[in-house]
Amino acid sequence: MGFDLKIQLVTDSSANLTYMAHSNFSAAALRVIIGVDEFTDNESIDLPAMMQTLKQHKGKTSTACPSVEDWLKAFGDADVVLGAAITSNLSGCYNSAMIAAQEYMDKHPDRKVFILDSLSTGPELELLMERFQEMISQDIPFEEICAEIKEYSSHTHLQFSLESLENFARNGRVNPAVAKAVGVLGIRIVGRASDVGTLEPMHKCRGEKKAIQCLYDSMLAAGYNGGKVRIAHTNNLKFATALTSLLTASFPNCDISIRENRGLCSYYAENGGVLVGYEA
Ligand code: X90
Repeated sequence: MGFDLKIQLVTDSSANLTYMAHSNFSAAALRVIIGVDEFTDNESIDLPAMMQTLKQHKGKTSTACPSVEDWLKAFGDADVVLGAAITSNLSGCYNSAMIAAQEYMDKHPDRKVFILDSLSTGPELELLMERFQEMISQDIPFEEICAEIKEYSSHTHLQFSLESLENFARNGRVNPAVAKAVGVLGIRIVGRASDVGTLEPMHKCRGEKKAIQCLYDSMLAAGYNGGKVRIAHTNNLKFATALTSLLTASFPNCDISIRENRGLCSYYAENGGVLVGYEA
């Protein structure tokens, strides 16, 4: 793309990334609002304090997407801005990014911004950001990068195991009848991000062991065949490592990494929640 151009990689905090090595990287922060307390999901968020406050709070809680101003700050002064945002079907995040992009290009007609609506979140965003990074290092032209990331994202998927859908239901982001069935002790819901970027439950599993096997089976059913896997969990390293063992037993050379969910994903995935982004 030209070594003299400043390229900025951007996403939002639902990607659970605070930096990307060897890149100009920034993440627009979402916010978690718990009564009078507000947790901004940036590198200095106190996650244990957020989870504790959530547990103790009896009233309403909510989240908020980054403002246009927040996105403009994330763009900085780059010539080219590339990135991806959380599904526009569950958040206003992508919409505010688009308004920011328009403002940015109106103000600087020589600059370019492309942000993909990921129709997903969490570790699938992580995969998309890594793909951007790879293409930038190969000096691929802007238009080609934009076309290729869309193509790539049609082969990446997100699946999850959740112990509770309470925060999803309380914020009107899932059907309440669906949420109620999950509240039962020991039941995990294994599901995926649908093709339109909404939460799609697939299986109810009794106990964690069954949920791990179920998630593995449904990845294979969806065409997983040894590609990259990115796992993000909220206080559930045990699940993440057990799933990793299952995967590496069948695909010894697959590239898998595990990280913790940050604020936004922890709020919705709740304790024990595990998200898996993978290539198929
Ligand atoms: O704008 C806002 O306030 C943020 C709303 C975000 C709602 C979705 C968060 C999802 C976090 C939970 C499990 C995966 C579900 C996948 C559905 C696409 C992750």
